[in-house]
Amino acid sequence: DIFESKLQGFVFERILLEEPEKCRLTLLGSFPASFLAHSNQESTDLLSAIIRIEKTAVPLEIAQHIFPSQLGGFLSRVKRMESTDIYTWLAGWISATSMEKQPQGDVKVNIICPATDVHIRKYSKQSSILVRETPDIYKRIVEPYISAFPPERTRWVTEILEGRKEQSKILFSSSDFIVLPDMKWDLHTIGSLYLIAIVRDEKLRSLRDLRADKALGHVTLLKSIRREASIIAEEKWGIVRGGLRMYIHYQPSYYHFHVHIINANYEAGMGMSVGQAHLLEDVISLLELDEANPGTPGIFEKMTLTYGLGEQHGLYVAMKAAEAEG
Ligand code: M7G
Repeated sequence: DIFESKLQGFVFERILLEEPEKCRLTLLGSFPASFLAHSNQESTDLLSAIIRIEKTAVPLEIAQHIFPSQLGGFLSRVKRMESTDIYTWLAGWISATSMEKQPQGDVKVNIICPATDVHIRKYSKQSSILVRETPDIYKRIVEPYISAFPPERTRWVTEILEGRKEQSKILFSSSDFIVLPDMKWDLHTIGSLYLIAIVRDEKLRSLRDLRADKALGHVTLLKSIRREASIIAEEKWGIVRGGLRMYIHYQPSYYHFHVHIINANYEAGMGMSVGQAHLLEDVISLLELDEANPGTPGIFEKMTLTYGLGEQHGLYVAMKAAEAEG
């Protein structure tokens, strides 16, 4: 193709836009005037040019043939990044030559095996509704739902906290919590930085369990997560104050309290939408308001929490019925 030689003439100037969530990069640079078919080849004029590179969708055929040993396989190489409990994640390369140049891989492959019914339902296409969870509904429907999960559901957390998995990745550890890369992160692209802080206290299951009571130390814990995450992000990746978005999911997928820590410029999809993500800053502030009224029920005991639920979610049927009654 004639464009192969035309592209050789591109002189890079600067990056205009990085959009890791869209697998897209927009560059500014220039081409010699010969880029235009009608131009005089001798001209030394430079033409300003914008180039947007976007990864194409994963082809559906790979559903059957992922690896090279399989006819027309999609991936030429894979390297395991981690495996914890039933979760394994790999970096994959589409062409063998790009391994050094593209250490994060051309694609990331996540495997859940053996997958439970809860996993299959979570990853299935579904529509959502918003439901309101009053303190009473929490007690009647949600708390029993959370308590019914077998301990295996969060075995990946125990594996990490007890020092058996992902130890080389840990960025901070104290007697209260640890910070490490979330398995969603490719470990290289700062624009999509995604860390997770996991608290050690397994009694703390969700936002609903947070209290202002000084003796419990939740506010101190949350502030300390905020502080340590900022220090790590600045020291390791030069992310300045305000460059992180930290939030707590309600409902989360896993009821062992954790905080999502992501690059403030990264669009992490539905996981950061209104109706699931609660800013750590706001949560701290709400608890601090409670501190002024010791002995009274806490904000997360009193508050109605509204969130989106997919129709495959374990709470969907009961919450939809409660919504219809209320
Ligand atoms: P969540 O709010 O419970 O649910 O977050 P979500 O998955 O619907 O967001 C759990 C977070 O833990 C997610 O961001 C996951 O990507 C991350 N995560 C899950 N597992 C099984 C692992 C793991 O084994 N290791 C690490 N490092 N992160 C994990």
